[in-house]
Amino acid sequence: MMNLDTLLQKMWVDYCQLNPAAKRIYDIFTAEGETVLNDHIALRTFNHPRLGIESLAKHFKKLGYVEKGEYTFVEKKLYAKHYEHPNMDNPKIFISELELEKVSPFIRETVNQLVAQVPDSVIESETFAMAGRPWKVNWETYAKLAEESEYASWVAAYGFRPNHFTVNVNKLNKFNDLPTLNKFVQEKGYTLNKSGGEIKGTKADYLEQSSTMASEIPVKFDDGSTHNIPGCYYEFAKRYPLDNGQLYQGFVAKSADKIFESTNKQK
Ligand code: OOG
Ligand code: NI
Repeated sequence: MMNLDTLLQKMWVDYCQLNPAAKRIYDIFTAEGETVLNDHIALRTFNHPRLGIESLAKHFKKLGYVEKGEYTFVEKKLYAKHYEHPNMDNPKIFISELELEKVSPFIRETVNQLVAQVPDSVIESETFAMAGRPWKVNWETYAKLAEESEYASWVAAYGFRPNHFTVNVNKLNKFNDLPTLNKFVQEKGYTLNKSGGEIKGTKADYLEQSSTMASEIPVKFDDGSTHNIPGCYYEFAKRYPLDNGQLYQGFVAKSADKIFESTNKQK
């Protein structure tokens, strides 16, 4: 069995290759003398019986992760869970799924047809969380999915891979607060997600978050065409202590709801 460090490292390399902008931001912080640790990694899927949250989570459970919180996003028709490792130096894993019983027949049928192309061997592989797109999808289908659910179109185009890594802001020195960090990232030329404000959440929520807007990257579709579409984003999370002195480790649904929009197409 692959060990956790190896898997997380492979996921990071895959994410950096696909999203050079995220890697550049990481490199800028490192050049500033910061040690960049990950608060969490997020994955996306559909709640199809073969591919729901558990199909991804089970590989992390084998490596010691334990289920903690659950979250619902009524409008986006999403449901999510987060997982923690006993060694809290390891990033939390946040896995969401689109609730297929709530979407249009078009999305449901399209997804069923995509899922039918996925061999069991991919789902059972210990690297399922970075398997990429295990089905064929045309540009036209992507565009039609995006009209109803940006989330559905993202998963259709990218399949299974980290949607974002998240900088643990508590562990930074110079950039230990989000206003300073956000200003710096924007001065370097990156666009932040402004939905719900640049900073989502407050100290009273025990979690403040900000994120870049995913830059567009070229994706090859199975009709032979290539299109620039939003890829993955980079997130920044600052946690505050609970009354017991321990940093809050959960997520905040009303903030996460806005963070999801970091893969929206920019006008
Ligand atoms: C997940 C969005 C939510 C957070 O930290 O609240 C999230 C996604 O975009 O897949 O990551
Ligand atoms: Ni996140």
